[in-house]
Amino acid sequence: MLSRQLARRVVLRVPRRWSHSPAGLTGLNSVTEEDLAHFAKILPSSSILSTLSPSATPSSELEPFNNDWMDKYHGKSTTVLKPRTTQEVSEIVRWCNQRKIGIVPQGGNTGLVGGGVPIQDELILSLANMAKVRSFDDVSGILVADAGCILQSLTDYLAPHHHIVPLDLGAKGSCQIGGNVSTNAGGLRLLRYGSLHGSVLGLEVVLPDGTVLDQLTSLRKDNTGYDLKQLFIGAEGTLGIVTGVSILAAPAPQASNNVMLALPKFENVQPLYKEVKRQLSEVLSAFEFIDRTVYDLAVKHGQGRALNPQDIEGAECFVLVETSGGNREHDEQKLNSLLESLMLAEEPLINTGVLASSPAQFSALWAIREGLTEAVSKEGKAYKYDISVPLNKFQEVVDKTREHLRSKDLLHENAVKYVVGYGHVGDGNLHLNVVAAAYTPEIEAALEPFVYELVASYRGSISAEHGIGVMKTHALQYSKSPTSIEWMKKIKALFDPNGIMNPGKVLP
Ligand code: FAD
Ligand code: 2HG
Ligand code: ZN
Repeated sequence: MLSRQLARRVVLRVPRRWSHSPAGLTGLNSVTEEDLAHFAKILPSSSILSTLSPSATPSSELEPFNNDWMDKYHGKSTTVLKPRTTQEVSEIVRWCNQRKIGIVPQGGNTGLVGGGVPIQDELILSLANMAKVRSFDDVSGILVADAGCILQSLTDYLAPHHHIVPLDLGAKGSCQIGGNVSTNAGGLRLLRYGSLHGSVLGLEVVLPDGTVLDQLTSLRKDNTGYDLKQLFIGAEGTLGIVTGVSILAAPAPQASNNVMLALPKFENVQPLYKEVKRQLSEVLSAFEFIDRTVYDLAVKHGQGRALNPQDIEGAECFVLVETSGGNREHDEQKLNSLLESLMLAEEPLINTGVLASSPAQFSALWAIREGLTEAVSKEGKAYKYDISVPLNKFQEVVDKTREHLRSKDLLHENAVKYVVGYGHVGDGNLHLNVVAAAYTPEIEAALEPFVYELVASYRGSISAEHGIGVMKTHALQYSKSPTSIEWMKKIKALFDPNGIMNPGKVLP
């Protein structure tokens, strides 16, 4: 009886003029003018962008929120809210839950699987106005920050304290720490610092009913039952909105160095990795693979400083090796003796190597690797497959995909221009990019499920680091068993029975 009364009261609080979203996001409602009037009680007008409001925002201002970085996924949201505090987030979410309005949490919108933009007209909740560092302890190295802090700004904040964020990626100038946590981003130094499942110590999360789950611990050890925060790391905003992050920063290395190695053939990558690990051991911090085609695209589009063309004639691929350690002399000695042994070997694994001899050269070599995604996007529309496969299959995956597209007569200037591979060798993570003149249903049909079946044949993962988003919901079964998917659905239903939190993402 009591619960029925309670239910009636909730229904009465729902404004009468409301509309349904079109098919696809079943049971969810669109934002109305009445909803905006309610949001105006929670937020200042500067935090509300809406084409519905009396002083309507021009829809062009909503475009950067409705379209993803690749210009592949497009939403039709009418409203973006930019709360400044966890309390504001909580009040917005509580209202949306009662009204059954879908919410898309959005960080820097650099995600590559369409997870951060609406499928239809869900409300966008941007964390951009929550960008304060809450605390930093330079003894323990524990940093507590708002979820909307941009990764680069956290790196800059920590520099004078001689610490670094244990995560680095090409999108660092735009992506937010909350987005990184929500995608469980890997990046360029996972080899050294491990995954965010290890370095994130605590989270503050607004749950889909508006409750604030405060697990912002700054303890390194805490074995008191279930570790709930792990559920939100990599949940892509489907279980709640991350508003605060506690992360273990790493001591800044005293010395960093890098070298770009040109290899005559792909088969040398695996023995080279073994040898580099053996010789550099504790100072090795990155080992990144770049195939020849994508290297040439990076040079064409001005990313980093090109190596001398004569030196790299005949090179089939490249590897960028980075060292980070505590003693410059010791590290340089190790790197030099590695290079010497590689060059003088009877059957050399490399053609040549370019060792950075200044901070500017160090950055220029990294800029080649970090600029690959941008180079590819300047060349055309990229279908991105972010996969885990055994290292010795990296090239095979790229070649088989290219041959498959050729067999479908899709490998030409007006369809697929390039099939390239790059990635994180130490993590077994290949970025297969199919660069096309345009996104077309024909190319997509040729690629899927072909790529997913290929990955499954190697018992790999269809998403090593970018997540599932909207791109791969239909393909989840290639990497997760029916039992795992069933339990994922149960967890989703438990946290978000109304299905408002990033609807249509991750789960089919
Ligand atoms: P968004 O794109 O805004 O969102 C991503 C997902 O997280 C969405 O599902 C969104 O709903 C959810 N989300 C965002 N913020 C929150 C929050 N506060 N609470 C709950 N959910 C939230 N990824 C890698 O793993 N490694 C790389 O090396 C890498 N390099 C990249 C290089 C470039 C040039 C680009 C464009 C992307 C790269 N990415 C990489 C992908 C992307 O940058 C990462 O996934 C990044 O972590 C996304 O952060 P973001 O703030 O932009 O999140
Ligand atoms: C990287 O490692 C990113 O550079 C992006 O994860 C990969 O562009 C891509 O496909
Ligand atoms: Zn990557």
